[in-house]
Amino acid sequence: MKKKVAEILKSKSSFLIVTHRHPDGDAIGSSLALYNVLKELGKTAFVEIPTQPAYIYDFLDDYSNIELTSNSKDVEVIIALDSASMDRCGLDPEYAKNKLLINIDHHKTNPLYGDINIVEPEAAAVGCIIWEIIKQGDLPLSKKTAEYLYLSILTDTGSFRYSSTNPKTFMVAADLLEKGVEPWYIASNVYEREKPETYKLLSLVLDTLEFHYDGKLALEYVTIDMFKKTNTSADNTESFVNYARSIRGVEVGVFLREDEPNVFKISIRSKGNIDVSEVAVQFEGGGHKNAAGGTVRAPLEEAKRKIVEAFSFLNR
Ligand SMILES: [Mn+2]
Repeated sequence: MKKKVAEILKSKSSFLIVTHRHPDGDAIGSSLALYNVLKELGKTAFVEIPTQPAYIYDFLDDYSNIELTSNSKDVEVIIALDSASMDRCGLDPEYAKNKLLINIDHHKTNPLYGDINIVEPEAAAVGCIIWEIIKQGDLPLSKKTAEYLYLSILTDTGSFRYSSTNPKTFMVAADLLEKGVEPWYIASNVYEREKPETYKLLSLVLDTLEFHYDGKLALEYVTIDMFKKTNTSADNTESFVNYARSIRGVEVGVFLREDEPNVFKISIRSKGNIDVSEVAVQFEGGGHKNAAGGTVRAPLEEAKRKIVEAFSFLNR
């Protein structure tokens, strides 16, 4: 199937790459990697995302080539990356109808909505799947493409810390380093260029930490009011959920972010073998075993109570 996709990349001439709203490093990295491969092959290619990527990715060469979703580009092939559903990447089924749709993902809840589907839940990042397509199809792998793929893998494995990290992950990363990637360059740009106001917001968020089930569940939140007070937005909260998970004894960390009054986006992270994607499905969401998300529509106290109840299995 990967060889077949590589053949399509070589034989067709115009492509639209789409990925999920609030794109993370894997979504952006895998999209720009594929975009760059297509450009180097002399193809017409576009990247469209439903929402503007966070500022931490603005150091990437092709950041300014990312466009907001239009569902209007006249292309032969659409490639959806890291998107568990068509809705997640803002694809209008009417627009996609008469085009070849390739769905490449690693969310196990993906319903295989493409004409061609490569969905591999065991892949640590979509970037790893793109790397395999490049290798199997003998496609160009320049330093720039390698940097995008490295970004994808670095961020989706939590800097090679999550349980998705396996021998293959390091093998791919090693190959990318052979192509010229400097790990410090990517890491310092992604993780060490935070805005001072983010820390003001973080201090308010850390103040909200609460624990349940003998300290196995940690929960923290941000409200619209806190955003206003610190002159920040959802963009500033990229890594906040990790603070909840990083506490000793905590098995699940949850971060609630008020996007609209009484509408909370929830991020859930777990350690080791606890599968939080099942819980996320109960909250209009989904994801991976150790990282998932969803939405709760309720006032803060009620939202928190619903989430705490959903983790009653920690009470063992
Ligand atoms: Mn991913």
